[in-house]
Amino acid sequence: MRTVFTPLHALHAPATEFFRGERVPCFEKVDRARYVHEALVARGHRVDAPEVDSRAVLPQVHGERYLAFLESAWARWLALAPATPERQPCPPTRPIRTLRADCEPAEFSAQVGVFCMDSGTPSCAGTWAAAQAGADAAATAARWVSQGERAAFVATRPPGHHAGPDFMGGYCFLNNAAVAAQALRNAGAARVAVLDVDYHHGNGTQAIFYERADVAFVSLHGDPRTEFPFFLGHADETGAGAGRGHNLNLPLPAGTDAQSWFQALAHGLAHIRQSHAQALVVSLGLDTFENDPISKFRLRSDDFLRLGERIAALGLPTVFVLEGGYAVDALGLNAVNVLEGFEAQAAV
Ligand code: Q9C
Ligand code: ZN
Repeated sequence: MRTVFTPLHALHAPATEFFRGERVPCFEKVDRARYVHEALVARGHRVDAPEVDSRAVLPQVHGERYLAFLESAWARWLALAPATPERQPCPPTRPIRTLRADCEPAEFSAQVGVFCMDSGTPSCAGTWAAAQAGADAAATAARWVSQGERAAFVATRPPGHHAGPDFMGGYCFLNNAAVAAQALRNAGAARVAVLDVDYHHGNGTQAIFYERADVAFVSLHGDPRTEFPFFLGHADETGAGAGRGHNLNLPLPAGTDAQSWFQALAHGLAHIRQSHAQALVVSLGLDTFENDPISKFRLRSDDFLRLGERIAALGLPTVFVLEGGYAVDALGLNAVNVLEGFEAQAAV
């Protein structure tokens, strides 16, 4: 499969994240993309650098003020106090109910409370550059597919699907899957479907397209009553306004095994078949793997071959975008299994 990768992902390398009240080494680490890239090369997949500038697409999926905040964030953080490996932007306040999220404070730390949904998304000097390179990679794969490639895979980090219209969170800054979907729309696909198979609900992608009829969102994920992101991803979220009926959430209990997971996948795929989509974006989180350190589904490496086969059977031009997956040693195998299952089925 054609794949896109850039070593610039390694510019995003914060040392620690805040987890259960203490600092721990980041789960979302540089080795993730390194191992996926190594597996792609070892299996003979074609790997190219990004060749599209995503700056025209970014304002179509993110707010201008959020983008300006993200681009300048590290310089403004350094202006408050010198960098140490442990120091991380941490908001003093968040605009929870009755506080005004529409008034953007002038103070940098307070702005973090407006533009970041959680306390577990560390950043560093290279975060913006790495995120931008990832968005460029997503736009590149979308171009290839819109020009006739059957499928393409974006081997990128940081991930994107928790990043909403105007906020970061869940290790995500720019929504790469949304960039790919919007780029496919811009290139002429009248309707696009996004299938999100990450363990965590893709709250950012859902929010970006929730009131749009041209991009359907279908997600299988851990039930938000017990799993991150907790405050979105319920089955009764079906879209609003023009987007009514174009959002499908399939929350599953922690502990779900492959058999139940593939049953839910069949529901999601049936919805996509009825959506008249002309192109597909897959938010390919691999944290559904049985050995994932922060997730609780029980898929095995062979199951990712089957996932690729099922997706290929839709017969749609497809952009795969890497999202989560924290069992780093198995990440390369699990990623190429999806791509090779897809290619085997697509050849039939
Ligand atoms: N540190 C993605 O998979 N934090 N994001 C959970 C463990 C949030 C995961 C606590 C997990 C976000 C793209
Ligand atoms: Zn995830």
